[in-house]
Amino acid sequence: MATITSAAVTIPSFTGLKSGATSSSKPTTARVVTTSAAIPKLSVKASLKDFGVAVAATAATAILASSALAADVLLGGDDGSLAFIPQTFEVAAGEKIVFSNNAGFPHNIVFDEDEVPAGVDVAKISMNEEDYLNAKGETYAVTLTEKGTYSFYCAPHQGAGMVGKVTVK
Ligand SMILES: [Cu+2]
Repeated sequence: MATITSAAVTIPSFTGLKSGATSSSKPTTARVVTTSAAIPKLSVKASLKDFGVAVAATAATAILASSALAADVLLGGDDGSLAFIPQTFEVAAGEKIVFSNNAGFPHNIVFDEDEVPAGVDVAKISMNEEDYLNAKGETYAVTLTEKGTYSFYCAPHQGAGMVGKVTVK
């Protein structure tokens, strides 16, 4: 199940229309936001399963063309916990981190400006505090290139302890 979920939720990252424009204007930071706004472009009657299968081939190509490295983080536990899973993890510099909406949403990912490496602009790596991942399987992907430790939180659930930390090595 974990494998299926991961594949399904990773796919939208590569179909985000913002991807190309954003990465070209910010060469050191890739930022892809996938929201429900993309869904209406599909036929209403097309099932999500069909959608997943249709773009799977494209996604697989994209993965091979860029990098096989990726860290997957779930937003919300199956047990109802409001947490990033894993809460603390490490990635290599340039490794894509994919946050996947799982349960207890809405969630978002906001990096703490006081707890990132010097010189990192949190606005370029965070979601807008007022934007949310509202449905299961929606993803937010970010690639961090500056080595160091980054703290992040989910704005709606920060008070409930939905915080995390990633170390870029
Ligand atoms: Cu949350």
